[in-house]
Amino acid sequence: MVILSKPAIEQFSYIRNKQAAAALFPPLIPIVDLSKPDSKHQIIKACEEFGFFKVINHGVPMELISRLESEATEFFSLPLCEKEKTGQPKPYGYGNKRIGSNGDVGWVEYLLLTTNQDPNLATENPESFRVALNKYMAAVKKMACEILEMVADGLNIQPRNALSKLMMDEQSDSVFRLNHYPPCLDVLQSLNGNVIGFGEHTDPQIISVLRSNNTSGLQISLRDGSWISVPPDQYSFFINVGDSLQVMTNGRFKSVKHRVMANSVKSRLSMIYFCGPPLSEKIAPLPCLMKGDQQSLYKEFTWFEYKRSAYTSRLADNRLMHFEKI
Ligand code: GA4
Repeated sequence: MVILSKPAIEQFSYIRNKQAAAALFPPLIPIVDLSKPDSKHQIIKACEEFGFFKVINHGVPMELISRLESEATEFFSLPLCEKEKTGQPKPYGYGNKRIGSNGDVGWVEYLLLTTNQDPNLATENPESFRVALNKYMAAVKKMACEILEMVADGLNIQPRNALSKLMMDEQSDSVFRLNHYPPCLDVLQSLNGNVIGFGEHTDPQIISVLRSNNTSGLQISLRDGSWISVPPDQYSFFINVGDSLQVMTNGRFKSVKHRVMANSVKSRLSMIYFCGPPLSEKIAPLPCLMKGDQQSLYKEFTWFEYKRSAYTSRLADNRLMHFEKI
């Protein structure tokens, strides 16, 4: 164990205070109340300006969230050898510190699942974990569908389900991830006391729906390249615009670069539903969004091609670069 000297602890508390100060200015992060009639306009504005927003009055019962949270907490508290029985993430399974297969590491352990297959869960009571997962995923999928329909409405895309049908399709290639960031007090050795939980990246899919417990750590990058901390809110969801939606809107929406810093004393647990299209789906700017003689910024590709290319990349890479028209 690393014994922390006093200066190291002081330095760390200084960083914590700075993060708390950023939380005093919540208007920075758009909050969309899904029960309000004008929420579609707020969503469009947030997707254009941040590629990110928080959702309240989302309709997902807290009971489903808490149930999955306690199942996940139980899973991550099992001995490592038990968790490893789930199988290595290739790409689905239980992962510890290694993210993807190209050398990325983080202070995180996780379960990565496809939403199309019943997961192989090596726990004492896999059935209750499976039920909790399925109920949670069904509720979150419904909310994500509503959000994508509001996006379509707000952008005047017809039919209303033009975007949502991609993730509602039986063949949709959506992914679910449970991330556990253990407290990192013992490893507070890296530069200025920051330990990376999950390195900076954009999500490849259409949108991602994130919920975390009340532990801070998530940061998003603003258009000017600066990073801001997202104050945790266990009662709300956070939506990320992914690369695919950036392409479908021909760059009007930007996928948000984000990362997670590990916390020295508290565990962070997050649950993320990544809404992906079917593998055969062509990802291209929607013709109805192309005004006048506006040209597509991207070469045409399928989700399968994009995903295959993504899996050869490192987390922080700009994956869309290979698909941009010169
Ligand atoms: C980032 C978003 C999702 O967590 C994920 C990640 C995937 C993985 O963990 O297997 C990737 C990463 C993510 C993009 C680049 C590749 C693939 C790790 C990695 C280094 C599940 C996804 O779809 O893409």
